[in-house]
Amino acid sequence: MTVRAFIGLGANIGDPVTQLEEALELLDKHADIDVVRVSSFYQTAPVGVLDQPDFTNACCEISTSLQPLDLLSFLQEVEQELGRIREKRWGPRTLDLDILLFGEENIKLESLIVPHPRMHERAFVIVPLAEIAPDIVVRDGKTAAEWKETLPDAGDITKRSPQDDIENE
Ligand code: GSY
Repeated sequence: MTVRAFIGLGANIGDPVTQLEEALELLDKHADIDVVRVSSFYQTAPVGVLDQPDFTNACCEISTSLQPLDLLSFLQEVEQELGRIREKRWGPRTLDLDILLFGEENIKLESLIVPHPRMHERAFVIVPLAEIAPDIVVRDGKTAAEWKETLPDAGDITKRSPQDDIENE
């Protein structure tokens, strides 16, 4: 049996676009994961610690036969493999992979809470999610598209183009 799940991806040091692309490749190579859909990559202002570089964020839909904790372990392996550097809890990182939704499951473990508890407040999560799955229910019966309407900063999030990196060199 497979489950439809959504993963949030983010990075703001190193080469964020390449790190996200490589993470998507590693996910899709796993025998028990199919990457079904990937959002655009977005340039987003940091939330939490403000004094750090902008992030590149995206979201993907997967179909997986893994159990949630096995998926979490695999995401942590991918973060390690692609050289995660995270000096502070809310600080810069080379790659962050979060399970946002796992079917309709509500999971409350010390190591994993799904749906991701703050996703509905974060434009950097909801905007890419609403792009690929506007009708998915996130929380309180409201869809990703409906949560997007509640976020005042949703309009500040811009799609990145590969050209951005060349122009910023
Ligand atoms: O929760 C993921 C890490 N993170 C991010 C992020 O991915 N994007 C933006 N824009 N701000 C963030 N603050 C943290 S912590």
